[in-house]
Amino acid sequence: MNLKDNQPQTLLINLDLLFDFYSVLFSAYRTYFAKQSISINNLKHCIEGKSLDQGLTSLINEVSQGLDVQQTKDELFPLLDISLKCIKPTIAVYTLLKDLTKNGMVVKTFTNFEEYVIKYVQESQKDWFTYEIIQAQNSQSVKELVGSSVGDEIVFVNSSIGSCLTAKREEGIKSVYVPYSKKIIENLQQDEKTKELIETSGVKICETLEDIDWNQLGVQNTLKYPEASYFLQLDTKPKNNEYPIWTNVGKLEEPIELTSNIVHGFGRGGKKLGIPTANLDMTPEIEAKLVDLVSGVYYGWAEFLPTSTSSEEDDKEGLDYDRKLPMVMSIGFNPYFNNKYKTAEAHIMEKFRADFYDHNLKVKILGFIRTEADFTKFSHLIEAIHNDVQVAKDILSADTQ
Ligand code: ADP
Ligand code: RBF
Ligand code: MG
Repeated sequence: MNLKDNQPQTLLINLDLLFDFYSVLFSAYRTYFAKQSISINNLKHCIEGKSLDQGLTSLINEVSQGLDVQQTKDELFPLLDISLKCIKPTIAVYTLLKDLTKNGMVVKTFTNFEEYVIKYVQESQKDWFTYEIIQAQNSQSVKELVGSSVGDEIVFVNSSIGSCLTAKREEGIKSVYVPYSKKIIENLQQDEKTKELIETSGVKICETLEDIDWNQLGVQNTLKYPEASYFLQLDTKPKNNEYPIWTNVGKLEEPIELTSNIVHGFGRGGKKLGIPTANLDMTPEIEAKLVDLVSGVYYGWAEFLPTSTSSEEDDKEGLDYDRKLPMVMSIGFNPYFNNKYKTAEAHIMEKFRADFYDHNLKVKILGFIRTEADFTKFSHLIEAIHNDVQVAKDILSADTQ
């Protein structure tokens, strides 16, 4: 494949933008600290932009000076292990990187995470992630990172505005700033001084990777990503879905069984996302059974149990009581919506004619798909859920228990 004249040859991109590390780590930390009755709900900023050790130290200093970093890390390890083993690429990344490579670009990534964190990524993504990962030091220039043999034809994509401004100013490199969380975008919009700096520097700002205008950067033919409305047409599979590479899931050592009345939630699942979820009643008993689970997405079976008020009408509505139904569950804080309390909600992969609030649902949780994420875009949340559903369907269709 020939490069267009003046087409940049190297894409240097921060690994944080390809794998949402901070959501992954934060889910594990939140679970660990909640067990000790410490809420870290508003402390994600302590870990953002830092390596695992630096972030954890800063978080520990914030919550309690008395805790020992190494001891906390050792105790945290099982939660970190499952979270990192099940790490998934951020939405649209797989297609984007494939497309850029096809068009003749060399993709290189960099990170300031520790070696062992990188090993998790390389191991769990080995089927598709063949891009170089460069271990970065804080003050390194872009040209140092990619190697001196590379000329000026670099597109530098980072989640740090400071580095983007430096690369643009000192090295004249085409820089694109993509914040890794929507909260950073909100803050940036309020900061007049940074806004002005960006406007005069020529650094591009994009909400997500697929919003980058590649043609303007001299890169041809990159895919356009569909709008949220596209994903809301139920029964259509997302065009760019990445679920075939979402194979790294974790089976629980012991299944967890819960029975609960179905209660009302925020009313968002069906109406806003096109994915209704039966919300469990978070009684202390259920909360206790879920306390060791990292906030995230799980798969398993659901079954309706009759209540004292169940009637033949229920059968007519399709709620037979002796059938195992495949389900995916979200257990956690829905970071995209910033919930204050933990919820547990099951989406059953079946169509029902009517709602079943107040009915008894038994769920058997078998395994873990991914940690919950704080997406920059609504359409990414929906596509991720579609991917979860497909992954769960595949696994459960092979589960004969
Ligand atoms: P809420 O926020 O009140 O949970 P949702 O929009 O998530 O509202 O809708 C959930 C309700 O939709 C469930 O309680 C259930 O009665 C109904 N429902 C219909 N189909 C399904 C399904 N396939 N999976 C889960 N719930 C479903
Ligand atoms: N909410 C999030 O904020 N982040 C997630 O990563 C996330 N993943 C989900 C995965 C599945 C399979 C389901 C059913 C829900 C998920 N949710 C997630 C929760 C979703 O936001 C919630 O169901 C609706 O807001 C309705 O309460
Ligand atoms: Mg719901």
